[in-house]
Amino acid sequence: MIDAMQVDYDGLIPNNVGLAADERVKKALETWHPGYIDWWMDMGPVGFQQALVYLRTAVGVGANGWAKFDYVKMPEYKWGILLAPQVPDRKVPFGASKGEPAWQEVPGEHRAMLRRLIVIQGDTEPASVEQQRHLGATAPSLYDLRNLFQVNVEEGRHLWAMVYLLQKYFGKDGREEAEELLRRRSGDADTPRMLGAFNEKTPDWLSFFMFTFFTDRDGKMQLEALAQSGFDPLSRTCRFMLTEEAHHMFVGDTGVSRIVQRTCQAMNEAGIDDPTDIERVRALGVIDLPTIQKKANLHFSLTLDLFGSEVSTNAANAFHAGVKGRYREDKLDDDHRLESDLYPVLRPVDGVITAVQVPALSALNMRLRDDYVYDCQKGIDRWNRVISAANIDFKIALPHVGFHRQIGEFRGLPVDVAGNLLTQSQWDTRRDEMLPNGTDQAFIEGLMAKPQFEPGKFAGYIAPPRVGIDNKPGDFEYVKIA
Ligand code: BYC
Ligand code: FE
Ligand code: FE
Repeated sequence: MIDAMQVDYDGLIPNNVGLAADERVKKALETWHPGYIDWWMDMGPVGFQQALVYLRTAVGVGANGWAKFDYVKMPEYKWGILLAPQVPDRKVPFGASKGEPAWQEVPGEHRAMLRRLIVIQGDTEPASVEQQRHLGATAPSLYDLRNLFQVNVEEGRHLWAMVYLLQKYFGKDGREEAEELLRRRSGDADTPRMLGAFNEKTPDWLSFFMFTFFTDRDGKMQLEALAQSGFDPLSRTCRFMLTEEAHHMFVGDTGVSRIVQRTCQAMNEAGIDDPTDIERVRALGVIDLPTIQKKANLHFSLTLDLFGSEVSTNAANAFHAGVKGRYREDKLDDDHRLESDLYPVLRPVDGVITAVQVPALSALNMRLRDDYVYDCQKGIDRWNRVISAANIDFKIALPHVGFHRQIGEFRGLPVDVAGNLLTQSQWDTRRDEMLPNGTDQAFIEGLMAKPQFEPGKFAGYIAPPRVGIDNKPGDFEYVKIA
């Protein structure tokens, strides 16, 4: 019997779920494995499959399982299935079945709903790897290159985690869904990924950092909500994924912060104190703060669409069923059923954006999104501290939640970053001051055209990190390029 905390690295598929003793699922996953490797070789990081990358691999799910760093070629990375330890006597924490023992098998009446949520979650993981596959060629340093690849291999592992659930608990249709997850492609006209933001491009490193700050943070929120699930295996997979998600958000948070820091430093050195003097700032070889703001506007608004409609019967049903909870449900102090509660939802009423009270059960997407916005703001505040420490008069701000939306109450409406409802022609005129335009994107891509692969060196638009990964010194060779 394998200790649930210990990772079994002997077989083809590293795991802590006792796969060696589960012949059916072991075989299903071993059959899926070659397709995964083919996908990784076709759609994973371009140009670095033979490079030796200093990666962290989990060897155990406890606190001590985290310290294992080593050089590995990405195609040989140990992707595997890791579940957080089972909580003894865990109960369904919310919804109509609140207080019943958590389900170790899929309840028949919730099967379709669970499968859909697992497939959507699974679909985002390989999508992000596909979106980021060309970034290696323009990396600002070996440190950043390594962080990109750490994120990529872990998103690959998150796909493994969802595929394990499909193969173990959903029989034949789970197997078919697992195949489909390898077939869809980000941005493909015929077989796109399922959610909008995962079909967008991640064309440059500022977008990559914004994506890991904003979109991986949606990952955190959705995983926190699924970690509350009454379906215990889903809860355990998500709890372990969340430990990895923290690093992805760290990469985005510090990445943007280092770009902001470098811009401020260059402005101070050149004696420029007007942050809107874009031409002079760009001439220094750094990204002006207004353009950083526009990238934030873009990635924030794309990510808000991932929360679905503010008012959603899908979300109400999932909560009522005990399948998907709220952010940190177990820390909330109410009846965890929400049958008679209300919650305010923002919507345009006669041209005015108004808070309307709706049944709380139907507003769960809105609530999760509110929790998300609060979490984002804390990160933005950290960026603003870097700017104010440099005595520059500029504040990065989150745009209004109605800005640039494709899903929900504000879908397709011309709302500006401050939340004013514009006419279509006002929007057309002002679009380029709120979102990156062709000139902005050309500037960024020109600035980032050449990679910096010398150990210890950084591209001119980004400050070095304060500490290395695994406490390595500044000139450590995080990636040995083949
Ligand atoms: N795009 O009731 P509604 C991550 C559809 S990120 C396209 O409003 P619901 C990661 C919806 O499917 C986290 N379609 O929404 C980050 C439905 O269609 P059907 C990923 C959309 O269901 C970085 C209809 O509109 N995890 O992990 O309450 C790197 C009405 O739906 C969209 C999850 O999202 C959209 N944006 O909520 C790597 C968790 N929004 O079924 C990874 C699982 C809605 O009527 N997903 N629709 O044909 C969910 O919880 C929910 O399904 C959603 C939507 C939040 C996606
Ligand atoms: Fe993920
Ligand atoms: Fe992530």
